[in-house]
Order: sequence, then C-alpha cells, then structure tokens
Amino acid sequence: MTLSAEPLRGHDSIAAAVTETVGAAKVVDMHTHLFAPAFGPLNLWGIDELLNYHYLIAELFRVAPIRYGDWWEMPREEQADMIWSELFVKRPPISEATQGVVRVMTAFGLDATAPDLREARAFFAAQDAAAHAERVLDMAGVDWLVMTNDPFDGEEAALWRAGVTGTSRYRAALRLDRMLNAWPEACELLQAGGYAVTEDVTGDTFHEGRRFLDDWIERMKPLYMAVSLPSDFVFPDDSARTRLLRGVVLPTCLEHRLPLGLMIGVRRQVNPNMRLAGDAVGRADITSVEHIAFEYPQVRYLITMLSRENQHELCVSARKFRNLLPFGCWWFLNNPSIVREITQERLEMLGATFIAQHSDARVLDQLLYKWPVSRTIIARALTETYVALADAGRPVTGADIQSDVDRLFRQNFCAWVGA
Ligand code: FIX
Ligand code: ZN
Repeated sequence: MTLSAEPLRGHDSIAAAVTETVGAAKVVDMHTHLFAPAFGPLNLWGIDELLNYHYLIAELFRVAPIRYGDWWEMPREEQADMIWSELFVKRPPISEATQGVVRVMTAFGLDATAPDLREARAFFAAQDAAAHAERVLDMAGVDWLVMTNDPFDGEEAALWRAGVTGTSRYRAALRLDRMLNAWPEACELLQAGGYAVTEDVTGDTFHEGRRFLDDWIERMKPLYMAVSLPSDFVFPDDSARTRLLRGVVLPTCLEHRLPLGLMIGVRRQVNPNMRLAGDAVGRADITSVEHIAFEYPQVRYLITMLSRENQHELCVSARKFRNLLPFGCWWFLNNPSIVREITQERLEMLGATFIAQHSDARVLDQLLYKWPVSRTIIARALTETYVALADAGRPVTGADIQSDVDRLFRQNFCAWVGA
C-alpha cells in the first residue's frame, strides 16, 4: 500500500492503512531495562531469563505451593524448569506474561508445547550475544532503545568506570532512585566516592550532589534522568527528596538541558519475600505533578503513572502544563485491555502529543512480544479515532496516519530529549 494524500474510504481501508503503518514503524523504545551486549552479564537474553522474569515468578507463586526461601535457593535453570512446568505445561499459558513467552518462542520457530526446555536452550546456546541483539532489535522493529542506568549499582557502575558505554542503538538514562528514595544509603555511597554530602542535606550537599550528577552525565551521556516514585509522593514537602530535587536534580536538568522522567505510583516491596516480584501499585496525588511542573516550567518532564485511576487526571494535567509529556502504559498497565483504554483516552484528550508506549523489557527477547502486542492494540485505538474523524467529515489520508504514528512511536520522544 502506498501512503498518499488520497482519502481512505471506510473502516476497512483505514484499519488496513493504520495496521500497516504501525506495524512498519521503526520505534524508539524510550524506557527499558536492557543493556548493550558490551555490558556482559547485565545483558539478559534467552529462555532461562525469559522464564525467570519477575512477572512470571509472581504467577508461579499463585499456583505452586513452594516456600519463598526454597525458591530463591534453587539454581536458575531449575527455577526456569519449574516455571515452564507449572505455567506452560500443566495449564495453558493464558496470562499476558505467559503468552509473551509463547510469542517469543513462535518468533524463533520454537515449539511452545514442548514438555521441557531442551530445544529452546539449544537454540539460544547457539546464538552469539551481539549478533542476537541486532537480530532481535531488527525483528521487533526497534530502531534504538534507552537503557536504565543506575550509578548506585556497584556492578553497573564498575562497568561504566571501566570504559563500557552505550551505543547508537542502546542509549543511556541516568536513574536516580536511590538518591531520591533512599538518601541515607545514597549519601554513604557518595561520601565513599569522595563527594562531601551530608545525610541532613545541608551545606556542601547541593554543590557536591550536582558534581556527582555532572560526573555521571559526562560518563553516561544520558538522554534524560529518571526516578520511580512511590504512590505517596508529595511535592513540595520538607523531605530530603524535595530538597534534593530543588537543590540538586532540577538545577542539573536545567544546566544540562536534560528532561526528567517521573514514574509515579509504585509501592515497593509490599511482599519482600518475592524480591523484584514483590512491588505493587497505589494511586498517587496528581497535584504534586502539577506543583513540580508549575514550579519548574523550563524542565521538560517525561511522565508515566502506574495506577489506572491516575490516567485520566494525568491527561488533564498534561493539557494544563505543556512541559509534561505522558509516556507508555507502565508495568501492570501493559495489558491489552488497559493499553487500549489508556491510548483511546489520551488520543481523545491530547491528540498525538504523548508517547504511545515503551516496552520496559528486562530480557532482550521480550521485545518480540511486547512490541507486537502494543502495536496491535494501539493500531485498534488509532483506527477508531480516524474512523470517527472521517465520519465527522474530515477525510483521512495515509500521510496523516504516517505523521501521527511517527509522532507517537518516536518523534515526540526524540524532540523532547533532543535526539
Ligand atoms: O521502576 C521501573 O522502572 C519498573 O519498570 C521496574 O522496576 C519493574 O520492576 C518492571 O520491570 C516493570 O515492568
Ligand atoms: Zn522500568
């Protein structure tokens, strides 16, 4: 099909044009937990990693009466075997996360009804990490992606210090969770690194905190800085977080012209026995988003909220503050039924001025399910939008669709971060 200025007539031709355009889009995946192959052990891929995804670990605990402590002591391959047996063999894999593994296996021609993982393990063992990464990005139609880079993670920081860097397909985002959510811990790490900061956030802390960020910005060359925030996030208040935001993080954003990613609404470790799988969601107070957007109008925020209940008010806030760019359907929201609803709502309230989706992939091969599913659902929401527009009397062309798809899947983000 050629994209032209010819009006598309009727639901079916609009649906076909949208499906083709969204399917062919070379997306920029603006938030993942993936690492370039040069990061070695941090670059997760293959069947054992796919099965040990924390979304699936949570589902395993619902069906298998295994004790948490026993689970964490099992070798990684045995864990993957148990997840395969419990969630894929003993019962049909109907949840979104289990269907995802099926999609990945299908993409590689692997048998998703196999009783064990022999074939899948042999397939992945035969791949070269770097070549596999290129292939998966190409298959998923991901032009390039953004990692999550944590200077407070000892293993990751050591790699950066040793000279490992991002690449043109794996760009960096400087993650500030420990600084803004666990300052006493971060403070000790900074002090050990020679930065004269204090736990009570006074004196040299502001200058030295900024020097720390400057150093990591120089090293990582991030496209943005980011933090995940709890559902009880308040701004402003008299906490260390507000003082650090005002005195360290936001001035650094302004000086380096870096956007700040705010990911709001997580309740970390409601069940610590489940480790990474033990986080939950809570409704957050949108007024704090409005306060920070208002107080720093020159800072560009990338913003996502985890609670379904926050989505509508986030759209309203984005209509009031042009420095808010809503992005993606995060984590527990990344299910077809909810992606559909959120995308429709955003299209109605914001036009194409948001970022349609990010993958949040932790395992490279997950790109092969998260993106196809998102593309399909977002294409449905877009189709309805264009059909309604055509019904209203404004003919829709292939070129119209192409320009909106570009905005939603890459341009809005690239313009925001200056990439
Ligand atoms: O904070 C985050 O960036 C979250 O996306 C993750 O920490 C979370 O564990 C996840 O993998 C969600 O998809
Ligand atoms: Zn994430």
